[in-house]
Amino acid sequence: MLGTLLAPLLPLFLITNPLPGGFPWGSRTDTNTNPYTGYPNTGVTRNYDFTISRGLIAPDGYQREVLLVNGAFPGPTIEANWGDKIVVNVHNNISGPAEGTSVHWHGFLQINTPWEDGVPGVTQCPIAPGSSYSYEFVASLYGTSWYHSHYSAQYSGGIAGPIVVYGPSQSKYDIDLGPITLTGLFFSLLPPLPLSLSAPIFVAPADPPSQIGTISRTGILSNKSSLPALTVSSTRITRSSTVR
Ligand SMILES: [Cu+2]
Repeated sequence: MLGTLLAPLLPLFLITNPLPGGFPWGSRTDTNTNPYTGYPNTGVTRNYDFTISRGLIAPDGYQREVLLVNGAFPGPTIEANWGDKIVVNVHNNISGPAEGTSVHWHGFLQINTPWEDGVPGVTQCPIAPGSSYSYEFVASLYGTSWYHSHYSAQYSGGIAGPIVVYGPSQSKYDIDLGPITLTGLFFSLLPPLPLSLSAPIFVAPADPPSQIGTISRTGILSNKSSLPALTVSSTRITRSSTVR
């Protein structure tokens, strides 16, 4: 539902935890605390369960095979307050054929938890088919980011979604529409893509241009545009409102 009128508006922050001084992060502001050197410890844990499986979607009107998180593309939005701990239990249900997986939490510093960075062959073994792995890390930075599979080229097959960490804001806004994702997809699922990326050692391979561009969950195939998700979102914006 991301990027559509059915997507929920996002709050200023999550209120299901102590709010010292009215904010989960207490008296810290965007100017008095450098999040790279200091961050709160709220003592709160946000738990998420991800099941990754194969599925079919038709972002541009043409059905194609993809990999989905909890049956959705993009995957569910992870929300947390600055200083919360995020726990994501990832179940690998990829079958027909089975494949390993791992999830990278883009932009997170992983202070004291380098093994939770989600890079198979570097910080962990892939999560084997039929197995689960529970990632635990602190939201030490705030803002909007994303997660994606770091295994093979799975993220261009659909395993990606937004992460919102609420923190002090620099400017006021009236409504938060939530993240709008822009993704490039391909007609065929794995494994042809990684092979097309292979190049002689020491030569950086160029990314092949994607064949389907998606705005949130809606796709635009070359010039044949289908329902433009962005204009659906923008109907919520009124003349006098400030939107994040
Ligand atoms: Cu990344």
